[in-house]
Amino acid sequence: FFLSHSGHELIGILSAFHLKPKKDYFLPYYRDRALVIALGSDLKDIFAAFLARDSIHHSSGRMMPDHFCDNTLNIPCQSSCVGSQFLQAVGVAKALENDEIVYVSSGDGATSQGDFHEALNFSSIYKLPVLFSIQDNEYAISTTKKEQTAGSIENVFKGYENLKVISVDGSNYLDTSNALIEAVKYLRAKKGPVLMVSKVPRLGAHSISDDPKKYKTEEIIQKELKKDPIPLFEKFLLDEKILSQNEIDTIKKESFEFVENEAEKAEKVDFPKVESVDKKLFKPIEIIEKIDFIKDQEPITIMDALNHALKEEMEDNSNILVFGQDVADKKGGVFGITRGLSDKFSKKRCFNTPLAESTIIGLAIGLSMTGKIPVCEIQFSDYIWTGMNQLVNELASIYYRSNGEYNCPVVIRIPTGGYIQGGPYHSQSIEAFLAHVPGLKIVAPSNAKDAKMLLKASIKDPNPVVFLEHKAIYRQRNFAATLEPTKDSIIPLGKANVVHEGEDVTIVCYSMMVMYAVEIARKLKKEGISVE
Ligand SMILES: Cc1ncc(C[n+]2csc(CCOP(=O)(O)OP(=O)(O)O)c2C)c(N)n1
Repeated sequence: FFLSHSGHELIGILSAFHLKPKKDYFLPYYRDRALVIALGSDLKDIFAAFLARDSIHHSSGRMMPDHFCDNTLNIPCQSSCVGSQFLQAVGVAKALENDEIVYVSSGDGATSQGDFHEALNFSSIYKLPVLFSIQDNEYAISTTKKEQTAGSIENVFKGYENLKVISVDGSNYLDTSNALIEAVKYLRAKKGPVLMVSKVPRLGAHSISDDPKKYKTEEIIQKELKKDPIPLFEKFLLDEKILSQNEIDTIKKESFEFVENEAEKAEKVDFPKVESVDKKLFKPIEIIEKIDFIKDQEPITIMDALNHALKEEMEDNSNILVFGQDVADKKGGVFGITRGLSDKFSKKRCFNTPLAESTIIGLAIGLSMTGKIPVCEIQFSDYIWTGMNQLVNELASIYYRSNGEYNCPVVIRIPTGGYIQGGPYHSQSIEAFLAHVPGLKIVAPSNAKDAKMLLKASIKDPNPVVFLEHKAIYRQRNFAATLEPTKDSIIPLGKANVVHEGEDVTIVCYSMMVMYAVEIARKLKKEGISVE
């Protein structure tokens, strides 16, 4: 499988020159091979990934070609899902503290994705230094611009406050260079994000499985060829007397030889070992159990236990960030779990997000890939679905897809379950669905002591954890309230607990059902049945 980047080279190369490799961050798309080479990626490595070999970077044979990933060059892991990189780029930008810039790119078609709007919105609210580089080749496979966007991309999106919008002829060296100088100045000054729309030709097919003659006339194909940035750049060099034809020919010859050599080296790289297939599902972590209780204190509820766990962990680790809808004070979340956190740690560490679940999870991914530890809240499990692409298609597989180059220590707390007269949209139990997603750990505590210790273990886990909090036992006192574990008490994830010993029948359950199971066990004991 092969996706050509022909026609898109100039914008990529110049972006690498005007931004700072290894200092700035780059979330490219599949037509950005020229950018990635100009950033310093080893050509042999790009070829090896193309041949599905065990390359050092770019997924080590796991992904299709041109899905770039290299942590030495600040290129976080990319998926195939067009547009999902925008919010992750915004998350990376939210983490940065100096004058770094985050480059994120796509074709024109990807700007139809809702995530594009969410990313422009969030980055404009926070004036984040994100360069949205849209490479507008007028087609998304065969779908034309007219069928794709209600007007020019620049016009459709220009209304965001703090967003600078620039149009560029992406085949013209001077036009593209000047636009990048203007964009970089604006971004380094932290005035807000930049949307740069470059008109480029897509020379050739979308991919090897596509035939453009089915939807482009010969006239269009010829017109596009005239916008090929490489011969146009050669002409510019000759006209300006920067290089002679001889010098250009020598550069071309040497480049071809170099590329041939690198391709030959790549063919000698081994294929990934079959035994490695499940090795990068979860990053290993060892937690040693330690349980002590605070003496002379009344039992606490699950709600208090979670709030205390968050406070204690945030005190110990300034990389922990809490965010979600309504989580900041004075509200502190619709169930009050995050109450007091923004007052205590500032709104830099506990902040409200727009009402957009994809934003929350996409942001968490980007933040976590820079070393932050996001502990975000989805207001109700019933509303996780609008963030499902970021959760399932993106977050869950990043450690595997990057062959361990990136891991995402993200905790997503979600109130869940029924019994509060919530109807179909405040009662859903989503754990069966999520438990079938490889790469996610699912936690669902049944009482206050477990809730506190498991939330701490989840925050210390280097993998994505979905932490399900049953709404009906948040404040329940009879069963769920317990003595409070001390600050350094912790239990590892994934270890079952026997809460009631018995010999005849075993019930395996979690969350609020533990309370009912214990109640049933006690009743059955009176009838002579011993339940564990
Ligand atoms: C969310 C999603 N839907 C569909 C696809 C299949 N697909 C791959 S590339 C592509 C077209 C993208 O067009 P555009 O964003 O304009 O970029 P271009 O390929 O033209 O550079 C489509 C539909 C996908 N990868 N992801």
